[in-house]
Amino acid sequence: MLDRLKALHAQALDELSKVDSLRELELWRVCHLGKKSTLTRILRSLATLPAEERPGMGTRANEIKRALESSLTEKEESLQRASLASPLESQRLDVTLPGRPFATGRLHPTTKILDEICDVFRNMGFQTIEGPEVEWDYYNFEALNIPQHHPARDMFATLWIDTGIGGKARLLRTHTSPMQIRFMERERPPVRIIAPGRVYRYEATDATHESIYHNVEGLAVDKNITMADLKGVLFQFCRCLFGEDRKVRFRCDYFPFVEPGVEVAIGCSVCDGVGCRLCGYSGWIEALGAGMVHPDVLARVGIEPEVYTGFAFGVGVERMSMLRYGVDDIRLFYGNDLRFLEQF
Ligand code: YSA
Repeated sequence: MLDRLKALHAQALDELSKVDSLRELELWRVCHLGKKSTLTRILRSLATLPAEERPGMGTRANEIKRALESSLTEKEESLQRASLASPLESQRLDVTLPGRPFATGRLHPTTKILDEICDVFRNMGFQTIEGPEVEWDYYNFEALNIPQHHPARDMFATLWIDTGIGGKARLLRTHTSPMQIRFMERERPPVRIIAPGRVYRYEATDATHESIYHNVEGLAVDKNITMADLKGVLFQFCRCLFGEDRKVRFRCDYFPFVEPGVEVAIGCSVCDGVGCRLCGYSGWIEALGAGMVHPDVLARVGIEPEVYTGFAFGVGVERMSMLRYGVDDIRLFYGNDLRFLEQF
């Protein structure tokens, strides 16, 4: 029996030396120390041995059991250490390496110029408001003196959403001028607001025309407002954006919702006013439309034109950006070319 125990111990240790994973170790444990192992069976059969053999055999069998259990623990610890060490070894970190630079986001040039434009007007006392891009025919046209079949509708190539009668059709707003009406419907003078936002035109694109672009509408209504106020505000606006030296030109223009109407152009920044492809060899780029609010527009929203007068304007935001940064094609703004966008 003692020889059997000795052989059992030696075999168990030999097999243990070949174990190289925790899974194999568990199999080894079941085989040599489990309930059905030979050693357990020997320990259970001690009671059947003659009384004089029992203490010697019992002591030896328990010694072997304890020795195997401690070998098991040692092996388990060494396997666990090895399983931790190998990924640490293969994924070794060099903490002295310089970090990888983050690709930081930035504001789109249109957002930047929009913020700047709004700041300039805010400093002149204008409050900023916003309104819907899907608009009623009434606000986009009718309330602005452009009834159905009026030829001025051709000035605003429109993307219609549905048809309707008497101002009930819906469209994508072609300018931010509807915000004049929406604001004056609910507020009494004095009024001094700007309304920045996206506008839509059913138009072929070229270097100065996009089908989706931005306007900043402006409106001031009070007693004694004159064309001189309009010119003063717009000159100041252009000076803030382009500096003292840039040329600004006012010319008569026609918009049904103003009388008189003007077009404001800025000296082309690409050719410095000499003439180039961008400015159509005129030296000027049209930047905004403006005028004195038509008395009928005021009357329609319940503001007495005999008492109050006002001026309004609509700035082409991307055109401002082009003039400011010397961009020679408006389509670059929404072409999503990072080489362009990263310059801002
Ligand atoms: C006029 C008088 C007012 O009392 C108030 C506002 C206005 C402006 C009017 N609502 C309007 O939209 N006029 S506009 O068609 O001439 O456009 C205004 C500005 O937007 C233009 O001066 C130009 O700078 C820009 N713009 C026009 N069409 C564009 C464009 N920018 C990019 N793409 C287009 N397709």
